[in-house]
Amino acid sequence: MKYLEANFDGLVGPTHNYAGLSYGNVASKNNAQAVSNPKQAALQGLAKMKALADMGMTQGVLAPQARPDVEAMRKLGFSGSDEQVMKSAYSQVPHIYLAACSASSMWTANAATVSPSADTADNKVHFTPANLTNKYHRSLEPEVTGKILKAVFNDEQYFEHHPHLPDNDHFGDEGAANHTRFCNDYGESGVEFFVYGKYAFNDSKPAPKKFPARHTFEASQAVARLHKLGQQNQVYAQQNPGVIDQGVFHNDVISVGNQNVLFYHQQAFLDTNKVKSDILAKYQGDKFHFIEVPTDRVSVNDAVKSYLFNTQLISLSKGQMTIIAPQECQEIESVNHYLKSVIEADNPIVDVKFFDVKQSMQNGGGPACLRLRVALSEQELAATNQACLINQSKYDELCNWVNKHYRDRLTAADLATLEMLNESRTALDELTKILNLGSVYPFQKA
Ligand code: SUG
Repeated sequence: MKYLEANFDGLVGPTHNYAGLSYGNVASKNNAQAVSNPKQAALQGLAKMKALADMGMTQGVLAPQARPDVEAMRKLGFSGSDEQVMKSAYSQVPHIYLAACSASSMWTANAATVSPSADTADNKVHFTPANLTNKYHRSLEPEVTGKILKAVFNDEQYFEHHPHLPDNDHFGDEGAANHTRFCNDYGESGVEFFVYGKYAFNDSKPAPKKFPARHTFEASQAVARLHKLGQQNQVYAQQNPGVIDQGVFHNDVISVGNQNVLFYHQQAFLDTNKVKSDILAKYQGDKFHFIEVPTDRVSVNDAVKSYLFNTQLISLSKGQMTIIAPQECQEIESVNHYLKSVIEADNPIVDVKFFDVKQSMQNGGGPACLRLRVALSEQELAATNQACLINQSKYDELCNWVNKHYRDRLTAADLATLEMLNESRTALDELTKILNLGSVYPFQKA
C-alpha cells in the first residue's frame, strides 16, 4: 500500500494581529503593536499551501479558531452583552483582552502531536491536541483544536483522538513543534523523536534561566504512552537550555527532520552525541544523515532571525528532499550561503524554495510552524475529510472567501468592536460549510 506525508496548514484567522504575547519568542516581542494585515497573512499561507500541492504533496487545511473569545473573558468575570464584555475587558485589561483575540492557531505545528499508524500498537493514527499551557492566549486553543481534528479525521476505524494533557505546567505540551519522525518509507515503523525543554518533576536537571521551557519531558512521555508507541519507536532529547535563553522557544526553531535526515544546529541539543547514538540505535532504514550546522557558519542569532530550521523538509521523490524556507533565509548572508552549500553537499537535500510568509514570521511563525504533518496510508487519506484538501478549486474558493471577509489593516482598537466579532463569526460560519466541518465553534451552538 502507498503511504505519504500530508501537510495540514493552519488557515490564518481574520483577527491576525501583533500583540507581543509570547515572552521568549523574539519576533513576537519585537513586533508588538505593529499594524497587521490579516488578508495578506491568509493569502500568503494559502499561496504556500497551493505551491506544495502543485509540487505533488498532499496538502490539507485546518480551520482557525473563533476570536475574539468572548467566553474566555466571561470566565474572567466580565459580564453583560458580548459588546459590553469586549469593551470592558479591552478598557480594563487590554493585554488580556488581546490574548483572547490572537489568531495563533494558524501555527498548526503546535496543534497536536500525531503518530502514524505504522508506529502504534493498534495501527490507528493517534492525535493528541497540545495543551499549550505556557501562554494564556495559546491555552485557549486545545478544546476547539480537538473538535477540528475530529471533523477532519472523522473515521473511528482509522483515527484515535485523545483529549489534551492536564492543563498544568508540569505537562506543558507544545505538540509537533517538538516532535519529528524518522523512517525509511512513511509506511514503515519509524522513530518518533520527542524534544523537551525541561523536566517538571526533577529540579536537579538543567533548565533555561531567562526564558521559559514550554514543553516537559513528562508531557512527551505521556503522549508516547497514549499513542501506544513501542519502545523502538521512541527517542527523547533535551533541548539545550542555553538556546532557549537565546529565543529558541520550540525545537523546530533549531532543528528539522524528515525520513533519514536530521538537519540541526550545533547548539540545538544538550547532548548531541547521545541524540545521534540514540537515533541510530533504533532507526532502521537507508543511511542516516546528520547535517549539523556549525556556529561558526550560522550563529544561533542568525538561525533565529532567518528561521533556517523552521523550514519544511519534504520528500518529492525517493531520496530527494526539498527545503521550503522563508524569504528571510535568502536575505541573511550567512544563511543563504549555507543553504547553497547544503544543496551541493552529499546528502538527500537537493533544492530550496523560498516563500513569503512575512505576516506570520513577524509573530515568530515560519513555514514549519504553519503546518502539521500527518503520515497517512492511501486508505487513511481516503477516510479523511476531502473538503479539507487543497486543489485548484478549493484554493480558489478559499482565496475568494478571504477576499470577501478579511480586512487588510487591523489595530488593537479594531479588535474590541462588535463589527469585528460579527465579521469573524460570519466568515467562520461560512468556512465550516466550505470545509464540511459541521459545528466546531462554541458560537455555532447558540
Ligand atoms: O506560540 N507566536 C507563536 C509562534 C508559534 C510558532 N510555532 C512553532 N515554532 N512551531 C508562539 O509563540 C505570537 C502572538 C502575538 O504576539 O500576537 C505567537 O503566539
